[in-house]
Amino acid sequence: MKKTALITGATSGIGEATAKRLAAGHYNVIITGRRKDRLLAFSGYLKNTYPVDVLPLCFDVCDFEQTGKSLGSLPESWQDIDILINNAGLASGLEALDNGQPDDWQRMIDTNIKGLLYVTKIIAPFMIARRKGHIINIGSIAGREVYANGNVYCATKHAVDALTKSMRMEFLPYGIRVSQVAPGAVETEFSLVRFKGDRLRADAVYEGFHPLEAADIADVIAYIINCPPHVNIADVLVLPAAQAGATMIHRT
Ligand code: NDP
Ligand code: 8X3
Repeated sequence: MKKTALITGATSGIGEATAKRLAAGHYNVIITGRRKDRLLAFSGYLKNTYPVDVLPLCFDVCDFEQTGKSLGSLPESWQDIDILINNAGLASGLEALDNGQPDDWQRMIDTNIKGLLYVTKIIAPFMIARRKGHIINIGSIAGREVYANGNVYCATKHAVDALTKSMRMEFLPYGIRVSQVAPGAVETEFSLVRFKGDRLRADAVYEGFHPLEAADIADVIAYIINCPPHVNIADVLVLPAAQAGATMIHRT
């Protein structure tokens, strides 16, 4: 019988690559995101390409009611979720605190911290009832180190790190594994979102070196979830070969 994976933020980047990777590995996938057109187009692509079932769910993880409605009323055949990948997240702005925008702070805190909490609160009881499951939180090198002007984004990813550790303890008695994957620079829509559509600024982030590709992170996630049941890869920091720290990238 096929396993089921729920991937939040699957309309682009790491989430999209992970959904493809898992569908290729014969997981049925629940994919989520706010951009309905993209989500449905991607769902169609997955269904046509891989021999798996796909359930697209369009909702905003920042909204507890919407999240509860979408995930709390899953059809029975979709309730046995084996894998939850808390991936939906973003950075908004790159400013020192005194110039920072409270709207940006709220967006990051609501998505990266509260969104992860809301989704996990709704899905964990299904796993607890079955006494099994695997939750992968997408952290960041920004959850290990901070960098100037990264203040709130770095704080949210430090929070993901703390929540991952605490979830691992809380879900231990139920046989639920909890892991974190913390990437360095991955070329996705991340910088375009951070710089609010400024393509030149976004492209400059990845200039002069080979950044990670979303598929590289998908491969790591696939490795983690396909380990034998007695193994938990608790935490992985994945960097481009040209990166040695949050602020150290060798560009040519
Ligand atoms: P993308 O911008 O390409 O993808 C982000 C995904 O999150 C999209 O599918 C987006 O979908 C979804 N999302 C954002 N906000 C919400 C929301 N409120 N509700 C539901 N879905 C939402 O970026 P990445 O793939 O790079 O980012 C994925 C994760 O990886 C994030 O948590 C990010 O912090 C983390 N990360 C990224 C790194 C990088 O360098 N790219 C490095 C380290 C970590 P939609 O807009 O349709 O809602
Ligand atoms: C994304 C990587 O270095 O821009 O989490 O914070 S970084």
